[in-house]
Amino acid sequence: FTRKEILRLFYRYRDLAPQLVPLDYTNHPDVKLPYELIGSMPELKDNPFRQRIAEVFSEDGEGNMTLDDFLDMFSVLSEMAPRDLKAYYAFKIYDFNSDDFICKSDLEKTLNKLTRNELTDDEVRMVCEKVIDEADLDNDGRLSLEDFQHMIVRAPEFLR
Ligand SMILES: [Ca+2]
Ligand SMILES: [Ca+2]
Repeated sequence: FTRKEILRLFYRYRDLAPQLVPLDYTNHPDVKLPYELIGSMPELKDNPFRQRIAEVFSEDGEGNMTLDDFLDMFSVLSEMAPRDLKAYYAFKIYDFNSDDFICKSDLEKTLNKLTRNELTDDEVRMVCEKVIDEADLDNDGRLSLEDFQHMIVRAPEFLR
C-alpha cells in the first residue's frame, strides 16, 4: 500500500466506529473493532465467506480486528496481491477447522457457501470427491497447502 491508501483505509476503519478509534495512533492504542462492524462493510457484506475471512485475518481468531488486521485483510483482498499470497489465505479460509488441511467436510462447507446451498447433498458429495480426486497429489484423501497450490496453478480462475 502507498501512504495514501493506508490513510484512506485508516479513515474507513475509523468511520466504522469514530467513538472507539482515536485519530492519533502514535501511542499504539489497543483498539479492536467488533466483527459485526467489519462484516457489514460493502466489500464483505455479500461475501458468503465474510465471517471466515474476518476470523482468519483477526489476531484473536474471532473476527474482531485491530487496525493492523484490517490493513492485512485489505492488502490480501486487493487485486495487486500476489497469487501465492491469495492462495495461502484462501487455503486458510477454506480450512474451517484450522487443522492445516482441507478435508472433505471443509470442502463441503466451502461448496455449500459458494453455491449458497443450491446443490443437493449428493451433488455436493460428488463435486467434493471429484475435486479431491483431481487435486490430491499425495493420495492421503485431503488437500495440503501444496495440493491446493497445484490446483490453483492449473485453474487460475479459481481464486477469483
Ligand atoms: Ca481442515
Ligand atoms: Ca493430499
